[in-house]
Amino acid sequence: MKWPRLCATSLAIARRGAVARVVVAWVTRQMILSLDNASSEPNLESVVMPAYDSTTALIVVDVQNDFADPAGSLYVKTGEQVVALINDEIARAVAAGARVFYTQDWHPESTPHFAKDGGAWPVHCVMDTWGAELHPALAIGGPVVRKGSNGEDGYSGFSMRDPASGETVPTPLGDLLAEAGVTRLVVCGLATDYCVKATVLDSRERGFPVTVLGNAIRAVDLEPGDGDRAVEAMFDAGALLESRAAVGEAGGPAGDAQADG
Ligand code: VGL
Ligand code: ZN
Repeated sequence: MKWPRLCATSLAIARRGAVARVVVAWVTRQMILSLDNASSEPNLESVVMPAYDSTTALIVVDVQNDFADPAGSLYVKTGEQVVALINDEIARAVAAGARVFYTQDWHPESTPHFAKDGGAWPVHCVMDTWGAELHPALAIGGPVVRKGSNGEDGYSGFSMRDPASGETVPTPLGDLLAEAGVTRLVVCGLATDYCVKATVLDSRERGFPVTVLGNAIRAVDLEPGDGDRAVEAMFDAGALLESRAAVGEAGGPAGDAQADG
């Protein structure tokens, strides 16, 4: 949907006189009616918002060696491809006065998160090791929020679950966003079906309008289709899915309804 474009067209017509003004009023009314009719669609609020401003934060989820490097212990297929795209997005965000926050899976050597200790995963992102480091090519332009250091399952950037007690504890991310006056989020990173999904669903529960950068996420796909189902779940929760071209690529941002607004 291209409402901002329609608005611009309407304004151009408006300059041409009184008769045209009636047309503009009609068009505007239809737009408002359409918005009303569609207000049950959860993702509309994002559609009419600008790409980046000072109240928006870009959240870069777990772009770490163990996920993004082919030699990583929990390598997410083609994970390395998101790094350049995310760097472009960081530049775009910073240029518009938006903040950038990073999450980092940060586990102790033993945690019920790991298969060897009764959990689900190969050993990965052990604190202070190469695998836990953010990808060396990733541009760093903001605070890094670590999750899992006390043995928790740290899927969401906002909260962690103690695998033993089941208790949920917050990470510093929520407070950091509040202190920065952030009211809207753009999310990208790894992995689509785990930490990206958990972070996006948590964001929606906290009331943030969220845009997910569809070409800057990758899935583990333990079961085929997990990534697609995760995207569906994020969409159903009201997140807008958007793909953007890399900076310098012909045609500019691909999902430009927001960028042009
Ligand atoms: C993640 C599995 C285990 C993720 C973290 O970052 O998506 N996935 N730990
Ligand atoms: Zn983990």
